[in-house]
Amino acid sequence: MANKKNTTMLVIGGIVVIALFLYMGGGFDFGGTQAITGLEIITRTAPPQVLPGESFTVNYLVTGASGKWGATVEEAVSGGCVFSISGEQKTSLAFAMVSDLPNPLTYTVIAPSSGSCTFIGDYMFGSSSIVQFPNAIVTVCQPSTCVGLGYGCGTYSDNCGGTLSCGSCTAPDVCTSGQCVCQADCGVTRWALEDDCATTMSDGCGSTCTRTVTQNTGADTNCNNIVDRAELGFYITDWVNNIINRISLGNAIQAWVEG
Ligand SMILES: [Ca+2]
Repeated sequence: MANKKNTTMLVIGGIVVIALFLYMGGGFDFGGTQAITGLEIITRTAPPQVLPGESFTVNYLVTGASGKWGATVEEAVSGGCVFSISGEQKTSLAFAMVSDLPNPLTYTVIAPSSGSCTFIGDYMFGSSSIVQFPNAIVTVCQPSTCVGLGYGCGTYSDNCGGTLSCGSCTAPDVCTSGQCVCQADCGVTRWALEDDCATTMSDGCGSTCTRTVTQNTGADTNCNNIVDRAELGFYITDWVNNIINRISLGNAIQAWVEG
């Protein structure tokens, strides 16, 4: 009886030792490719700035890991952001990242209408120490509006990375500092539409443009101070038709002769 009892105890003891060995074996490095080395890192990235109500993503990327690995992640967000998971909205997450599953993992977060959100979380590879992520702050940017800026025209930054189009102006208006402002025009092109000898014209904005012209006798119809042969020809015709008198024609001839 005693022998049988001793044998039984020996067998049970052996099983316990083997079981302990197998249990402890999980912590040993059996070849370097299936161990958690302590060099593994999870990097969490979130955009620094989002729009009100925007859906954005937070990424969790494992680096420094090889072979078989696994980590747990716990994350909480405050400030009004919510993780959107299968239609459910949560302010905290607990998930595992393991080899053979997607890396990085991406989660969708919905921003509130204003303020900022803070992500606070940590990760743990296997049974290694818990490592805190640096806190991530996501600011909800309020885009500028044309009305808010008081702009009626032009294109601007909305201060959130977007573009603000506030419309355009109709000529003669031009966009100046966000306002359609009439642009006065006393330029050569506009004068060309006037009579050659005109000394005034509208500037297109309710004021008057002026200029000095010199007419060399009545024959100088383009007011360039020169009587050319064609102008003189017309003037002679006018004299023949009694439109001008002989003295006027004489002065025009004199001007033509003198060049
Ligand atoms: Ca002329």
